Amino acid sequence: MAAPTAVPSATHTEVAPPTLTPIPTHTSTATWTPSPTATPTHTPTATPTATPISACTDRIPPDDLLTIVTRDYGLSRYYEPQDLVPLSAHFPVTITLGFPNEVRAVIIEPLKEIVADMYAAGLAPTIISGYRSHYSQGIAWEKWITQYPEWGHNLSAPPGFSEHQLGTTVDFGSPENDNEFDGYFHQTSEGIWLAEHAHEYGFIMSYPRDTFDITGFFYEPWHFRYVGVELATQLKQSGMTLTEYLLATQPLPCIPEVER
Ligand code: DAL
Ligand code: ZN
Repeated sequence: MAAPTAVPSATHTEVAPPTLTPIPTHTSTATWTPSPTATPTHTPTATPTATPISACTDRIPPDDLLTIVTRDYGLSRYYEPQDLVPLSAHFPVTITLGFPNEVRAVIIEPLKEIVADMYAAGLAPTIISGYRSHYSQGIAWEKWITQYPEWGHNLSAPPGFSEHQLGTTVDFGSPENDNEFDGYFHQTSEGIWLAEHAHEYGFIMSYPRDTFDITGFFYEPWHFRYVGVELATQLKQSGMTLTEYLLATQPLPCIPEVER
């Protein structure tokens, strides 16, 4: 497998270059991602997980599009966005596949636009994951860690450290790879279109190819976070990752001292 390489330095002048240092330093070299099953659930009841509560893990930010969530900076188990809405209220089952996913209301319109334009282009995208509570993320993470003890922590974020807890992140699916999260998504018609156009709707791929050394996660061509058209376009054009941008521009929370 090819060794991951760092993302090219940003050259776009409107995006500040990252000057802050807490960047993951993981050493695994794998870039292939196996196929998990979708784990779209919203279980608001918090229960103990791998992340103990501390001053840092109690972080409850305002509902904001630019909240830092990385492998190092997490959210409280009690953080839940206030404007969650069910996808099923806005999309047909051909899009939701019947999963009970939710997202923040603020991304419904851009999500409708991107899906409509993809259909108009002859594509058939689905949305296979949206908001995941801290508890639900814990279930997904445990499954990955159990199935892939060596790589699981680079495929799934531990509870509290997933952008899915923000409610502004979705995983798109494609019928061409049976709506699975896998390394082939980038080769599907939907994956190719999204990689090229998602920023025009305000969505940015959080974990692009060859950015493992920056994000700590393997390539996830299906995982997009809404940050608004202006920033998504700046990031797309510059090649800077959202992780770098947020660490360089947003107030840094403290880093919880937990083993992940
Ligand atoms: N798969 C991504 C990193 C998550 O679990 O949020
Ligand atoms: Zn995702």
